Amino acid sequence: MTPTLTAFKASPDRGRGLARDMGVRWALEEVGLPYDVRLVSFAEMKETAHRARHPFGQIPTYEEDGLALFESGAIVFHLAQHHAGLLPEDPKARARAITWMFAALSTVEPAVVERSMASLFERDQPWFEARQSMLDDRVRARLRDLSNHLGDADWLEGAFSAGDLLMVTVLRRLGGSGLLEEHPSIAAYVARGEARPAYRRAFEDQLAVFTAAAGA
Ligand code: GTB
Repeated sequence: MTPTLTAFKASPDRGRGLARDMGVRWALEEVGLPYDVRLVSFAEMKETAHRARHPFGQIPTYEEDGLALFESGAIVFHLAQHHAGLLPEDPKARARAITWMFAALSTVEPAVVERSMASLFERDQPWFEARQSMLDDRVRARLRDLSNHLGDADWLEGAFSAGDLLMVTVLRRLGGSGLLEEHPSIAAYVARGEARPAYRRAFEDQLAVFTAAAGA
């Protein structure tokens, strides 16, 4: 059975690949697994049928052979566990790569998301500038430490892994902020991820959804 992913019928990111289906698409492309996409509107995400797959009424969800998953990180982990290409075979290297998956989602992402939410929704507030500066500094602290770990390596722990996939996916949300460019090694790391053929295929596929909807 071909797995099915859900994604926005009309993504607010206008095809920039910032919605959470992007990381799952990228993982599916990395492991070479064909998949179908079911596009859902904001209203459909809140309906009972979708909530049966996703208790919080969001995208993405993933279905295969009687299994329904939500949470993009959990879906990427599931794919990495069951298909070659996203986690090393050696148990210790595998544990380190999994650690980086958690680091991406629970240590780096909160600072990145809080900053982008403030940029999107708090610009009109009188305290916006002061808060944004504090949120920028929180992101800077994460980027500095990440850059120190990365050094001049291509990937976080040896070969490319699901840890890099999730980290690059998180860092892409900083595009346009100027923060990535403060650390050329991090900017190059993100560019390296985006240059992977699997990433390019995933990006083009999600962009095609936006282009088709815009032309409709
Ligand atoms: N932790 C969950 C995961 O990783 O799967 C988070 C899932 C999530 O936030 N889904 C969002 C959603 O369904 C879409 S991706 N939102 C609808 C709702 O909650 O009603 C978040 C997102 C949306 C838009 C942009 N953008 O426009 O740039 C970026 C990211």
